[in-house]
Amino acid sequence: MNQPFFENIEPIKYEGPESESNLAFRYYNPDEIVLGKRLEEHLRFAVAYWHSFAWEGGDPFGGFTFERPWHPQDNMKNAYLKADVAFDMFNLLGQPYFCFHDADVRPDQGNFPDNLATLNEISDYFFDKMKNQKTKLLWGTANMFSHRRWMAGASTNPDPEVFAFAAATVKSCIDVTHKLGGENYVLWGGREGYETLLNTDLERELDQMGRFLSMVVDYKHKIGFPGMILVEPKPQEPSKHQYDFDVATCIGFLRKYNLEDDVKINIEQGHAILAGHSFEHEIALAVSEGMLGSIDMNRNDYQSGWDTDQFPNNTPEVALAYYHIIKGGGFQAGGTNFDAKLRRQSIDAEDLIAAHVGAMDICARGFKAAAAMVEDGHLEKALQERYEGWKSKEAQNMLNSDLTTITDNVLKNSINPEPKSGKQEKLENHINRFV
Ligand code: XUL
Ligand code: CO
Repeated sequence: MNQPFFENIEPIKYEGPESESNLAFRYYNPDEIVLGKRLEEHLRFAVAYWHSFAWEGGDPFGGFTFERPWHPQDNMKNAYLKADVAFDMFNLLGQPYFCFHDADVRPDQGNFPDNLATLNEISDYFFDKMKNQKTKLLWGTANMFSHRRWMAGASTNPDPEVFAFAAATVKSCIDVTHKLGGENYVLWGGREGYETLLNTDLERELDQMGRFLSMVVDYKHKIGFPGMILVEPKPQEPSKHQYDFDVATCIGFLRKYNLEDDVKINIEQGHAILAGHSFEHEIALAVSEGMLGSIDMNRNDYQSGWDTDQFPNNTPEVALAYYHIIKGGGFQAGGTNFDAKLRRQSIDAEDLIAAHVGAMDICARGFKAAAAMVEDGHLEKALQERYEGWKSKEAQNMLNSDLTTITDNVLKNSINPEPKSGKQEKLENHINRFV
């Protein structure tokens, strides 16, 4: 590289809401204390290596649009160059974490021994870099969806040799995540699903996936990896139907294979929308079941309906997501990963920085709005009032009785409920005071 990739870009600073700069934070002051804790510790931002450094700008109709000094990505020399640029960007943004797949950081070598050797080699390079800067690893993961060997799935593949390759691959990725002090390990089942039921044994494939995940949990305990294991729901894309459809499906699956204590959920905004839910629905459900692990914060294009992985840019959406995260006690090991990519015309190095600056800012703004909503207490009070009737002893006793006793009571006391307003518009208006 003759020139540093991020030429003339200085480390990003907080300048406050009045700043005119495109490359400054207006709302994200990492040291600001909100709800008794530094904003940086609440939000726990992570950059996704794949979208920022491995994705080349292709779409279903055309190839790469980005020309990066580390292209082509088929050799280790360029993998080192890519790592230098990535860690430079982490320094400029100052976000505390990053996330990566094995395939983002070194090329697939076409066989397991070479994949293992190159992964170990490049992660040693990361290890040294991480000694000299504050960047930590939020999560590591394996890409078991891009290479053609995975086309019929990884752990759910009809070919046991693919299952074996997947097991060895995940072991190598957990080892590397552990070496780098990763705080979580994620499994997104990109091709764990099917294209047609005509060639698919559903029951067998789900059992294979359950067994595979149990082996992952056993291995985590065996090596003493302290991080959380997370699965990431998505209903389709690339498979027509994916087994980890949504949060509810994942919870059912994890309970069936007795994995609910060891495996939590990484919820992605765009995946929630693809499944026909809102992001806050998925978060609130995971919180209510004690299953929230981490989030991938990005948005989809609501018109195309594709998983467009755009950087977040909508304060009310972000605020409602964080409202439920705060209500659930905030992140423990998880964080806010920007699983988001530039638009393919955004080819400048500065676009990459601006995208992250804007995303961090919108999250900070949304988080602060959510914190204000929590502190204000109106929403919580309205919720308590709505369920007030259930606080009485009679109501609680009813839950432990039976249909005959309840019917007798309805007749005896002439119970005839009066409908009450759900006050939705008033609540929506109230939220607009904060966002
Ligand atoms: C794909 C997706 C993945 C996972 C990690 O839609 O979200 O990037 O987050 O494999
Ligand atoms: Co994701």
